[in-house]
Amino acid sequence: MQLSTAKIVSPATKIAHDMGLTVTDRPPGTAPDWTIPQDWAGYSAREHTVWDLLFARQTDMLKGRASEAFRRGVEHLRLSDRGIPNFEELSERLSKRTGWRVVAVPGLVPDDVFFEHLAHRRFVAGRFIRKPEQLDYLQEPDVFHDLFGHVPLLSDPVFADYMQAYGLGGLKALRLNALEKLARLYWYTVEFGLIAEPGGLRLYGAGILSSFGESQFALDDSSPHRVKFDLMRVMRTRYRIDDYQQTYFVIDNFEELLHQTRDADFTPLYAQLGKLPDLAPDAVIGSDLILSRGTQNHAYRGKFQ
Ligand code: HBI
Ligand code: FE
Repeated sequence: MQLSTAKIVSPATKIAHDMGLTVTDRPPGTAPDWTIPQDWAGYSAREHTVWDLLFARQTDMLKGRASEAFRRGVEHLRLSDRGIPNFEELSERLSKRTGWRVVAVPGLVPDDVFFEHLAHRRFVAGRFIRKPEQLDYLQEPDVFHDLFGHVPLLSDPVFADYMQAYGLGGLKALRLNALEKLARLYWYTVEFGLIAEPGGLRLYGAGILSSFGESQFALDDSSPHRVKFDLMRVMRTRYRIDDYQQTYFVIDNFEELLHQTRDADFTPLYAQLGKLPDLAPDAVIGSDLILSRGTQNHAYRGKFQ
């Protein structure tokens, strides 16, 4: 993966491009579906240590913060075993539960390839791990974000179906030129979603679960709005790629997410969205069910740039 100078191969890689990332031509040694061997034996002791460090720090931070589904997933998949997980072993455990597998890719893959994998219940994960000096933030998802953040939820049967439905929806959005709208659904649920549990709000979005700073901010800070999830509202809302989110959307359960995504016809929804103005990341509108209205006092300074 190269930055900025690399060639953008598909116009639909806009989100990646917004993130300052570009998808290159398929690197040599990559299969037509962009997968590569994980080469688990090729990880150094230092790399395994970075995983252990991130895992310990994040597990500690997530006590009382992570959703029930995440905690169950970590347990079922035995993610607390030391070292970077072996994708083959992990896939064996995961597929027994929900039929999902994890495959390695060199980095960001084109949207159509990404959705094709999801539609077939394959989650693509980077094989590389961040350097010890990058523990807090890196732009490109690494194996810690992809495995620790995303994979535990894939062992939840309902969330597993939601992710597949999203992949199928992504393929359709590409045909209808509506990826910008649909990507917001992924962003505000799969990456940055909150869920209301009996004990209070909990985290299920991978972008939060894998981030030390944001796992605190998303639940405890008075700055962001926390608003009840609504499909159309979410698809109208732009998002920040350079700092913590200004609004988090809260679901009551994964059934709600699955039902709205799998059982809705998005074609008329996209037509409607074409006529509605987009909303700013900190907007509040009349129809919002606001769980907590943020102060928006957090000094947004694009700290990730
Ligand atoms: N590639 N490896 C990888 N991981 C992603 O999350 C990813 C991707 N390619 C495209 C893509 N995501 C987007 O289409 C989604 O964020 C909507
Ligand atoms: Fe992610």
